Amino acid sequence: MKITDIKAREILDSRGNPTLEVSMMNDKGQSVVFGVPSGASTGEKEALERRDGDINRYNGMGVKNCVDEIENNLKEGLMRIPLGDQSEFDGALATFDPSEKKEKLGANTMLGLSGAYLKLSALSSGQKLWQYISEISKSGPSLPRIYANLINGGKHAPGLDIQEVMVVPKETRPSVAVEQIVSFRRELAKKLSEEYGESSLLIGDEGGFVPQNARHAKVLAIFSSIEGDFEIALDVAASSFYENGKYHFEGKDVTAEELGGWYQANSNNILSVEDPFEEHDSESFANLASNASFFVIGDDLTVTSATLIDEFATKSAISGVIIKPNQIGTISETLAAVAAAQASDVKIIVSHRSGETNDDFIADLACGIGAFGIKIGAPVRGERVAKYNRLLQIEKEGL
Ligand code: 2PG
Ligand code: MG
Repeated sequence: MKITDIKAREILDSRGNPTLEVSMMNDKGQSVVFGVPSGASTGEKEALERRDGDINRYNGMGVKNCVDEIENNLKEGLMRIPLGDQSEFDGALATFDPSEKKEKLGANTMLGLSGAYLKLSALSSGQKLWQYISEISKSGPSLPRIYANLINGGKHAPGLDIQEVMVVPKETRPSVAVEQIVSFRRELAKKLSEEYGESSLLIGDEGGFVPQNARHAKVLAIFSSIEGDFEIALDVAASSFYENGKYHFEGKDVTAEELGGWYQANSNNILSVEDPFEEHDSESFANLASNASFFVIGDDLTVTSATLIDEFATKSAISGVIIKPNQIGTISETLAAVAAAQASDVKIIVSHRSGETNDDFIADLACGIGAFGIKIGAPVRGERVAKYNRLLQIEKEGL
């Protein structure tokens, strides 16, 4: 089947910043739309976003150049590629920009096109998106554990130094897990407002609460005091409070060793800790991973790169990785990162970005590749709820 048209638009993400949306049509009159997300706590090695830089519009963050590039330069050549051959399509994109960090086209331009092509190929094949992803990634599909971010800090909200405190039900069926998350959140709201006042119930970029002047250990104790069949996960995003060789944590400058000691001392019911140290300190990752009872997850460290995942898994610096398509650019590169993680037998957690659209693609991605987990924020805010609701649908589709 053939592509008959490609269109691109500048839309808003959940932070009110411009982002790219791409639609693609086939010769049966079917069409799909793909919305590109955007991160705030980005890794240094992530592929770049292309922005207009015109400070008279959206403070320089516009993506009109990406729209023009797609509609005036890329579209014609890409439309000649038949649907159903992801590596051919992504390979063609790479010829327009072979740079590692996607300096010319931007990872946003590439992912918008590559993601739309994937969705249209799936639709044209008559399969559900998660089924199609399972087929092309040669993975057994399964329902992931939901990582529900209920406390926002770091670069996503004023408050805690640790960026995310998540509850992770053991149950993977969304019809059960989603209700467990919602009732956990209700109980958490009650306890936080008793302890820190009602203003702690305001929410951050990913829908989590934002307690002020709270100690991290106290917040973890509140989580653990709530009944239920779940574990706790942290995304520390430690690069965001690292400076001059020290971590500025709870008002003090601490060493990597001291921070590692804090994780160990607070590991009760902890399932995984993401980016526990800044992204150049893989040695501290490895020290922690060799001693910890929880999974040590790379995000800024590994940036959805097959090469880096392979390198840090081999060094035993990680026991799991975050997969975020816009960290690398195309769907093929994302699936190569997935394959690297599968080959190294590290846990895979597919993740949203803090700046999201209503696109629910990552739910299909996580299910299709049989990921261990999916990180989708709190079950509030439309752009997060879209992913919850898609998981509920996928279960009904028979997974
Ligand atoms: C992360 C993500 C998503 P951001 O660090 O894992 O939670 O944040 O999109 O801001 O990089
Ligand atoms: Mg992270």
